[in-house]
Amino acid sequence: QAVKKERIYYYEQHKVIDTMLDDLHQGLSKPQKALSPKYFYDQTGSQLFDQITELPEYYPTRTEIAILKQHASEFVDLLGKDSILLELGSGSSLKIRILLEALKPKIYVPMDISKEHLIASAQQLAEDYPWLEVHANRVDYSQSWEIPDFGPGRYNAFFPGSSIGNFDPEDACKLLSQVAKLVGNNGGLLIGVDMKKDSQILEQAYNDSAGVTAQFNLNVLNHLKQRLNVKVEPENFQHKAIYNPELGRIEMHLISQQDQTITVDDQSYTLKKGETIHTESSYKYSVDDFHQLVARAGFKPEKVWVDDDQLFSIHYLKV
Ligand code: AVJ
Repeated sequence: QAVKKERIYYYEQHKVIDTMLDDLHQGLSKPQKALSPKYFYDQTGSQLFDQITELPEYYPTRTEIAILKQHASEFVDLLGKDSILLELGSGSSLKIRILLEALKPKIYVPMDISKEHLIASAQQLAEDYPWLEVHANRVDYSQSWEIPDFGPGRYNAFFPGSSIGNFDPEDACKLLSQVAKLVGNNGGLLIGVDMKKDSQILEQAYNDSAGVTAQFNLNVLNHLKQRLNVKVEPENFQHKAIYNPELGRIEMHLISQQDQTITVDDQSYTLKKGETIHTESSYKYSVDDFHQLVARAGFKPEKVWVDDDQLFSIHYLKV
């Protein structure tokens, strides 16, 4: 059921279950200890991520924005005016503004896990664009989710930032299949995808010289401590990001600097010196790699834009 407030609607179509404690136990029980990157984004983590996007070494955000600005009029031709525009993981992104201003859709449907983020950005957008209706949906992609039907029309989804890279290919495929169902026949998806490239450029982007990415990675431990009964010393860990060429992904790890234990309620997990917790994967795709993935999800490639340095791609896919 929707709560309405001056061109702003808010929906929670499924129960968002908090699985943080279960996820933590599961992740620390694995031979390669792991945490989901979704736990980076508490308030501090979201602020640190915003700082990352402005680092000289972190090329994806500025490159994607440049491509979006450069080709805005082409998006209008392809996506059509008057479409219903959905956005996955909307956050407080500026990127959507480029599309909204070009397409002038009647309906914008941001989807995000964070209620506060959703409402704050819905309010700002409804204020800035008096012609726009904002239908904010709280969605957790890791659970089975749905959103209301907005009636007949041309549905297009926007999924920027190479956030798709956080999912293992199998999960990425499942998520994209769900998006294909969501936009339906004649629907489309405009998606930003970071590309394979020289591993030095990649590793620098995730090991910046100012140490912001290190803070971002280590902050996941503070987030756990704040939300759960966890005993862990973030000072005993060090950040590292490495490119794994076999799997085509950047891996972020927290390296244990000594033998130590992490305690969750009354359960202890031991870490040897040098052992790591895998906190994030960020998959990189050539245009061909990505075309193969989306075909399995039921999408047909319609057009792709790449910057001159071949750092970042934006794909328009059709169902
Ligand atoms: C938000 C998942 C696209 O993988 O580049 C940035 C997150 N992690 N620096 C990425 C991130 C470390 C980012 N994504």
